[in-house]
Order: sequence, then C-alpha cells, then structure tokens
Amino acid sequence: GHKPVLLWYTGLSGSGKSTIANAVESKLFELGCHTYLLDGDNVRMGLNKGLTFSDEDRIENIRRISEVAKLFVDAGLIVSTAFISPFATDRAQARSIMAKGEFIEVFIDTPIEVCESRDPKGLYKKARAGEIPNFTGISSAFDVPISPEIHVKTAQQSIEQSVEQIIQYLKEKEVI
Ligand code: GGZ
Repeated sequence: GHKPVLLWYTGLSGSGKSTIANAVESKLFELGCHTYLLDGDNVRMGLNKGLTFSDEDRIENIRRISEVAKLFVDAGLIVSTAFISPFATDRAQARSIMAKGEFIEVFIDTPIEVCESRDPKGLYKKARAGEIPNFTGISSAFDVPISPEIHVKTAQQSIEQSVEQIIQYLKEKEVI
C-alpha cells in the first residue's frame, strides 16, 4: 500500500521534469503503486487546449491542473504533474488545496545554460530569435522555489540518482 500524494514537479523547459517524472512513475509502478502522470502531452492538448503562454493563461493552466490532480489524489493515487508552473503564487495555491503532507514540490533545478544547450525542440533558439514570445527564463519569469520538499540538482547527478533521491524521500516520509 501507499499514501496518496501529489508530486508537483516544477522547472524550466528542458530541465528534465518529464524524463524524471516518467522514470519515477515506472519505479513506483514496479513497487505496486497506483499512479497517474499529468503532463503537457495529455493536458495542454485536451483539457487545456486553447490556453496560451500568457501569464493569465499559465495561471489558469496551473489552476485546472491542480484541481484535477486533487481529484486523482482523492481517488487514492500517487499523482505526478510535470509543468513549468513558473509562478510561486500558483504553486502555493495548488499546495493550499491539498491536505498537509500531500503536496510534495519537486524542484528540477537545471541551470538555464544547460537547458539551452540541450534545446531538444529548438525552442530556446527560437525564443532568443524573438520567434516565441513569453518564453520562460528568457522573456517570461520563473520564480525559483524557496523551500521545495525535494531539490533535484540535475547538473550534479545522473537521472538514475535523481530518481533515487525522489524514491528515498517517499520512503523516508512513509508514502511508500
Ligand atoms: C515556455 C513553452 C512556451 C513558452 C511553448 N514558454 O520543453 P517543452 O516545450 O516540452 O515544455 C514547454 C511547455 C511548457 O508548458 P507548461 O504547461 O508546462 O507551462 S506552464 O506551466 O508555464 O503553463 C515547452 C512549450 O510548452 N512551450 N511555448 N512561451 N514553454
């Protein structure tokens, strides 16, 4: 058995949120946990289709995601959300609708230089060229998390080590 919680990943585009969240999910699945992952692929294409990257729409994006995540947690799952979620007030709002201990903020801390050098989709290049407005870290803010439950410094460790760090936290807190 496990406790239902929300792993709220936050970090820049290209920081590794989705990669790490997916790997943690596989691990949790192996351990017999019931999980669900919300990410851009299944949310921005569906529920939140039509929302842009303006401040206003990001706020609405995160608000809806937090409400849906809460429903899945209420259903007993270990839920992971992998969105930039750049604004501290919105992350605090998401935290505030959850029970104490249920909201686990996971800061995927990858320096922008590293994200930009990876640039898997060429988005940073386009943003630098002025072709993408409101790009996080370039022309739109990212509020660095002040006290995340889990601080993952990806430049200093492998993906496997980052996954292990998160799994260890969940064991320590007796979530799993
Ligand atoms: C940031 C953008 C933008 C702008 C498109 N700014 O690396 P990706 O491609 O796959 O992840 C990014 C994703 C961010 O969507 P989120 O829903 O996570 O953002 S937020 O939480 O702020 O609402 C990136 C792509 O969408 N993308 N335009 N302007 N990222």
